[in-house]
Amino acid sequence: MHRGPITEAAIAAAAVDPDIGGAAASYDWDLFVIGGGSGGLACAKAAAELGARVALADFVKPSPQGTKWGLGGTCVNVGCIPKKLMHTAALHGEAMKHMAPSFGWNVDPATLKLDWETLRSNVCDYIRSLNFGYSASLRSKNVKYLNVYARFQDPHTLELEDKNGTKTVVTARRVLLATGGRPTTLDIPGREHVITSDDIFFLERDPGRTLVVGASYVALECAGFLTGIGRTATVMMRSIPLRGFDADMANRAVDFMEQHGTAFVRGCVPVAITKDATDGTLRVEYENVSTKERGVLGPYDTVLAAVGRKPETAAIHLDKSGVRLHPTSGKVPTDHFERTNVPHIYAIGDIIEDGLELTPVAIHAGRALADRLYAGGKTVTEYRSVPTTVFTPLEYGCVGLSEEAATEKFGIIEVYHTNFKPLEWQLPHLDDNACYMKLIVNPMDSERIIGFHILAPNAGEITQAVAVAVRCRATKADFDATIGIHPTIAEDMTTLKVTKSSGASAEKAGC
Ligand code: FAD
Ligand code: NA7
Repeated sequence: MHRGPITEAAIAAAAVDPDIGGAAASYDWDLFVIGGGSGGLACAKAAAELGARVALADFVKPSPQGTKWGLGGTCVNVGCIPKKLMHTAALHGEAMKHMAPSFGWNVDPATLKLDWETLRSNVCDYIRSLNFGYSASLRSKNVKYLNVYARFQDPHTLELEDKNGTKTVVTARRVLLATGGRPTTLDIPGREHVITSDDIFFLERDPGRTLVVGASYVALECAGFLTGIGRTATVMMRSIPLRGFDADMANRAVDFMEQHGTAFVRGCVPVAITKDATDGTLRVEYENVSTKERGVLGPYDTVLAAVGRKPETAAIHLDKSGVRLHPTSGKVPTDHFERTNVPHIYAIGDIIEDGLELTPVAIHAGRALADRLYAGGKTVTEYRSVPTTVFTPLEYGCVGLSEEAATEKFGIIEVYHTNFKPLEWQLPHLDDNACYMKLIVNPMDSERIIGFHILAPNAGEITQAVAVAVRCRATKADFDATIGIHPTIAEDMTTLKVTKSSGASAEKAGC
């Protein structure tokens, strides 16, 4: 879909979608939102607050393993929230084991054991409280919540099917597609033994010894927290880690994981999984992608596939709506204003082509869309310079371009960088120089910051603030002129001196 320049006129025109039903047509709803995840909820609530008559359908098809959950979508139920809580459980364990004794705590690291059932049930209770909170907030904002699966009958008509198979039909002036995505799994013999991120957080049995297949952020985050809670985790990656992120940072994040107990099997893919008939453990036959040599790994208690996600666009009869899909990704092409090719049908969140699969992006897009449609708002969601963080054991936060993308875009770049060790790691003598940050600047434009990357504890908290500076088009001189907060990790960004081009070491010798 063409994404031309964003002008005032274009923004205003985008809010006046022609009503193909004709001016006299009357509809059950002004806006019907399909999908009650991050984006759909945000848009529905904002539109209703602005006076629109809004209904929202959310229906979770159980995973192939039978896991299901409530209102709120991926982030709340099987994404950001449980993942960050389990990451936190791992960080607590690591701190108790490796740090607490040096700070005088009488902890015996050898006896520490995480009780999976306590963690899982507390996380699930919290998720259920969020599910309840979402349905209460829809009610209070006057959004009609329907626990039904929605499909198109025609561009303004939807068939709604509940869990008993009962069908009803509604009409809507506008429709918002916010159906998100679901994990793909392995297409190999024994795939029925494989779980995905849709299952791991709700798993009633202890995951135990786990093979994680895939090397993107979902894979590394899951392997990281499993290692941190004392389970044995092995990552099988067929090529590079964290494709799309800065390669140097990705490798550093993986090195840290490897040094802290996560095993990596590189250049391999699983080809078959067998389950032992007596003890139920899993063995994984794998193949080296270049040599084609085969081997067997195991036994495992769990095989977790984190090999990508696919958009939930195949079963909603989009052909009857006229909305076109991207031929290979199956995602929905949209313009700057979240419009599909059908003027009154919009799409946001994980299903859009060339979007970003992140909760705050879906929320921003949903709110901005409601504001443009029902209040003459002018805000347009920008899908660039969006900060993000990978919650690996040592967190990796970034905003702006990777070194590879910056070099491709600008040709010549400069990188200011430093290794460092947080003060908190000094007493327990934890890894020297494992933490790292870099500012990528454009030397031809006053050393404007075009990328920031950090591998450190609490990287997400730091990166969020840097994102404001990047958005304000800060330069290296602005960072130099900013006085640091001592003693923090983040203060190093105000004193960066070593450039990559100098070839000097970025490692630090002392405090
Ligand atoms: P979703 O939240 O997926 O919601 C879509 C909803 O629509 C679902 O409830 C679905 O069941 C429902 N639905 C689908 N079809 C229909 C239909 N026909 N009728 C009715 N209902 C339907 N993002 C971050 O920003 N930070 C993170 O740390 C982070 N961690 C993640 C970790 C994992 C393991 C995963 C998988 C994702 C993570 N994400 C993270 C991504 C984030 O969860 C998504 O970007 C976000 O949830 C997308 O929101 P959405 O509104 O597009 O769709
Ligand atoms: P991604 O980002 O699509 O990454 C998939 C990973 O799985 C990646 O490392 C792939 O390797 C690997 N992969 C894909 N297929 C296979 C097979 N068949 N065998 C082995 N390895 C495979 O998926 P995620 O699930 O981590 O995250 C998707 C989005 O969900 C993400 O953007 C978040 O917003 C939430 P490759 O690099 O292609 O060699």
